[in-house]
Amino acid sequence: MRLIRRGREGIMRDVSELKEAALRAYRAMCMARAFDVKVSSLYKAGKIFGGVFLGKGHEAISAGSAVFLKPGRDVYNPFIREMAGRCAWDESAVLETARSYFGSVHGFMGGKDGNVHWGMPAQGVPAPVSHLGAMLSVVAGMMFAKRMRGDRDCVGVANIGDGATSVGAAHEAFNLMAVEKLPIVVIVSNNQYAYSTPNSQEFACESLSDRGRGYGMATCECDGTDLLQTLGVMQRAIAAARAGEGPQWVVADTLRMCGHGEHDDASYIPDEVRAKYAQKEPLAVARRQLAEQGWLTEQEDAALQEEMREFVQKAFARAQREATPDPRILDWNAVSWKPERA
Ligand SMILES: Cc1ncc(C[n+]2csc(CCOP(=O)(O)OP(=O)(O)O)c2C)c(N)n1
Ligand SMILES: [Mg+2]
Repeated sequence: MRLIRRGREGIMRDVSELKEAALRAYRAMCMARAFDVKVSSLYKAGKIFGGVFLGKGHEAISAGSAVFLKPGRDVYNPFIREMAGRCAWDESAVLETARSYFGSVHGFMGGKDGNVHWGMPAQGVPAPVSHLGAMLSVVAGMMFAKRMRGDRDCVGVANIGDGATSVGAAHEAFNLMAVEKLPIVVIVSNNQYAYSTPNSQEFACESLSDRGRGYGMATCECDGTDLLQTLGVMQRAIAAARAGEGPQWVVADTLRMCGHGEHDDASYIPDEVRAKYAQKEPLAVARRQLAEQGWLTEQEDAALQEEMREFVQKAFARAQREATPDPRILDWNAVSWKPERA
């Protein structure tokens, strides 16, 4: 097979493969951004209770890995900023996340979660818990189960933030993944902050790649605001893990272009840092790259944005109409409980 990209940007077998992945990723990025805009305005209008967590700035990283996964075969573990990856995995993520925010009885969590901690474990997406680092050993367990069942050619993607790489539970899981050579790609989204704590106060090693190397994992880095570069790196890491080369550690650089949650104005991010990343806003970069390749015209992009706005609008309108659970008859068993699907 002809190889058009090598080295830092990974390997794409042919132009059509890269084009297909890039267009799918961009669609998911736009869907996630439309979702974020809508959910933020609903929060500010007082319609949503509890926290609202956005993925602004994370879209290329998130969609850039999920487009290479196979729902039904692979495992995708979202962190709180993975709306774009969830959309790339399955576009029903828009309705399901809207249902979660509005506590719909028809959602996967049946109204028992309030925001982004929902999953569909039977399809390969575990429901993430808040406790940072805890999901890594869950992903390791899911990949162990696949190995013991004799499932071949599968991979698990574990998303984690820069801050969460310091948690004790995360270190135990990283070690286990490496010792057992599990087919997992750990994606560290380095958005420069863990809540208000900057990188400089989070770790003393030169780069977060040093941590992956320390466990004996293959490591690589990418500019997570650059869609084409990110796709190349993710594709190569996922292919290596799938091929049995053991866990891969990818550090993707970006900035969280919003607060930790919508309750946080992120006033602790210096203006010069904001200005630097404003030049590299991931959707704008991706749009420019797709236009340069001749893969997306301005008209097609405008139509896509309109389609995404309507798609998100309809999902929220539906979720807002749906019933919330009746606590008197609710089955609180988290494992055997099945949602009332509509
Ligand atoms: C074990 C644990 N400690 C603290 C928290 C509170 N907390 C939730 S998110 C967060 C920051 C996470 O930062 P990072 O991993 O960099 O992810 P980001 O929010 O930047 O995407 C903290 C401290 C938690 N959920 N779990
Ligand atoms: Mg962070």
